[in-house]
Amino acid sequence: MGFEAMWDALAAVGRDRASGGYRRFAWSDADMACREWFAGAACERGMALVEDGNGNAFAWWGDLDAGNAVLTGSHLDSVPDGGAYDGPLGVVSAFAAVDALRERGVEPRRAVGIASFADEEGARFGIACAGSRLLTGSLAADRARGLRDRDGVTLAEVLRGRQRNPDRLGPTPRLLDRLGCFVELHVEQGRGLVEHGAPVGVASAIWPHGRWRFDFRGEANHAGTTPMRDRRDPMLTYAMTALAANKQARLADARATFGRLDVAPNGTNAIPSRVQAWLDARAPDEATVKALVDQVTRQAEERAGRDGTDLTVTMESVTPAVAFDGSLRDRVARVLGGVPVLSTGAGHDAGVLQAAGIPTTMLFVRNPTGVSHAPDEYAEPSDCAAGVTALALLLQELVT
Ligand code: HGY
Ligand code: MN
Ligand code: MN
Repeated sequence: MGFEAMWDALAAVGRDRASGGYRRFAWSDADMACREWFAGAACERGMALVEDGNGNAFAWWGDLDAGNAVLTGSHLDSVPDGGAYDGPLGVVSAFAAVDALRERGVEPRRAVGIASFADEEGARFGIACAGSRLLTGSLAADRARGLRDRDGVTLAEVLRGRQRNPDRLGPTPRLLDRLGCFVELHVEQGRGLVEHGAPVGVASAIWPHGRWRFDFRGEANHAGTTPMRDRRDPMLTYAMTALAANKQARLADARATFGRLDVAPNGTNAIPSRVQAWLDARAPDEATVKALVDQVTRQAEERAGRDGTDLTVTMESVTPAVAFDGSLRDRVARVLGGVPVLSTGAGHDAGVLQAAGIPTTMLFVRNPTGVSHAPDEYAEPSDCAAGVTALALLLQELVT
């Protein structure tokens, strides 16, 4: 199967007809169908399929035990109503690049692996890059086992339901010790390459970022009979917090987003008893992220005091800044003849692997609108083909 056929085979999996976006949440039926697709693509090429204890799937060409292996790939899960490209472009391009190497008769001196990392978006259990974090040990297995989805079901229970053993969650030293480098190709989630007029770029760094849960608690009561002065309304405290986050992020040249809310009891004619809201905060440096979250928390607490509500802020995950391997980036520049170098505010498994000491690089493919984490995410077929060509050239350089 060539690139288009692979792309078409994945296109319908987990796509919501109404929104046109993808809902490929970890271990959902759609995610299982993506796993089947991955296994089929590996099998079709005679690549050895291996799943680690964390649900990360790998397709291998060559003997991993030879060491210094070159890993590429990305992820197949999505955010709620995500686009088609974030993740799948890297996996499909990886298979297409392996095909290109084989057509050229390349005989790799070290194993080439294609990864599909589990739960990169953290859309179901809240922790982004859960699969690669578990693999590298930056997410503890005990904590992961107890993570709950929106229905209160733990990851351990979900894994058992999919015939996986939660006791196997955790680092996989046999794999990590044999990895020489990782290359993730990804659709760009911004317009940097549009501005450069280039189809392909290389990443320099990932901004530090994190997720914080704000729990606002107040008093449930009647919307019609409770005078405004008698209310303890957590929605008000939340609303002011969202405005404060927006203002502070603008002032600091950072990013702050409340994109997920859980309101109880969620009735039109009742003052809520509880509002849970998740803050996603990012900035070019860690001090700015910290100052931003501290400032938003302070303003939220101050407002809670005035509203008669309570607030607890819980850090759910924080990812420090990552600078990708410089010598690998120089090799990319040599092989591709110089491409734009971009930093990004988006998180990736590539960042987790680089932070774990595995030399890592990322190739970005132009996104004409820059839209991502939304159904309109897009890349032109000719740019996708340029991405495959670039990845194949780079892999060839790395394995021969
Ligand atoms: O949220 C992120 O930055 C990434 O796309 N997982
Ligand atoms: Mn994403
Ligand atoms: Mn992604």
